[in-house]
Amino acid sequence: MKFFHLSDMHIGKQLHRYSLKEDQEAILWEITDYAWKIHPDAIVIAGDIYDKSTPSAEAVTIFDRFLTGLAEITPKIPILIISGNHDSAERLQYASEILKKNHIYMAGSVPETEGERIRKVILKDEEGEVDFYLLPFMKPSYVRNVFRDNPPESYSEAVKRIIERENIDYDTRRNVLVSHQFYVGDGGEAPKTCDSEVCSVGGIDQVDTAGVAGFDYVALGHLHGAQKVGSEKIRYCGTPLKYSVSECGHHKTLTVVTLKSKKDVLQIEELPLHPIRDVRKKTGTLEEILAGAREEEREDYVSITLTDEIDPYKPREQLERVYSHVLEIRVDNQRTRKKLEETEEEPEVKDPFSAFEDFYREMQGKDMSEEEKKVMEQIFDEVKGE
Ligand SMILES: [Mn+2]
Repeated sequence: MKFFHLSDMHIGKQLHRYSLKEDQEAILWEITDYAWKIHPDAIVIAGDIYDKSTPSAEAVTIFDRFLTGLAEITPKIPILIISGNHDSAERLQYASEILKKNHIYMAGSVPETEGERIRKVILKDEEGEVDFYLLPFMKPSYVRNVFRDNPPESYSEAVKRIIERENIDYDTRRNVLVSHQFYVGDGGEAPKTCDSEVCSVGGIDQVDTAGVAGFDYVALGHLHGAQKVGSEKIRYCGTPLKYSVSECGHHKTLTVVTLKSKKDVLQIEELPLHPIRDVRKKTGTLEEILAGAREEEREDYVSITLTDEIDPYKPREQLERVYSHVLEIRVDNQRTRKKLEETEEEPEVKDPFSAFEDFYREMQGKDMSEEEKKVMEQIFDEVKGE
């Protein structure tokens, strides 16, 4: 069983002020092209199809074309899709029964009542059957009614318990889980994150891989850098494109998984993807950056850090004559570094009332009246009381 593992396409996403429409169309064509050449047994998409839960008509059209392009390949390749935290479960689930007739299996939501099960798709190859469990993005609250007497309290527990209900035969059957969560290995090593992801502060959304260790492969979405989590067989495939400046050093690839019999070793191949525009970081004086602009980089998305000690005249205009897609221009010189040091000093901790007094003054350009002060004091007292 050979299958493509994709995730986090974020169709409709913008990079700073630029639409990525052309870039996304081109990269999806490249993936379709790989599908024609390799003809995998399945294509798995592990969530975050769209960038928003209400995708634009343009974004829907791009995804529609991608699916239509893949559906033209014969014999038909089954496509297995789950929703991510950026997708709307209901919207993605729309027409899923019709899509099933075209070998497209969509799982929008996790089990929400005791009678529901994780959507399972059974595919066959010469070695026999492979069970694909499609587990969309979930929070503990989503499955509260499944475990009415004793609802799970953490993400980790929720994922573990929702899988346990399936009574999976890990000994003789081949099982693949498709999931979209923030998994961490039991070795405690933190996966690499980047700026285009949305993860909860404090890590409450983390899920322990111990609950999924029995699967023969775990196809993950959510983190945007391709990486394994503890074990080779638990992997994030990453985004097909660079979606933030922090990813400029990534090499985006298409992950191809080959699962043979239970006793064989899993094979992972990472095929190169070729974006029409790369994302780059450039640092130097304005003169250096202008002089060093290579012909083949001029269409790329560039984040520029200027190191001139004297602020140059209209740098954006000059840079845009050379680079057509300037994402941002930062300044890193003695002046900005000094400013940074000053703001790094311990901020003065004020009581809420005087903090609000300062805020009021800043916003209104005058002090609060005696009457207003009384009202605020009353409010703060009430809040404290609670
Ligand atoms: Mn994502």
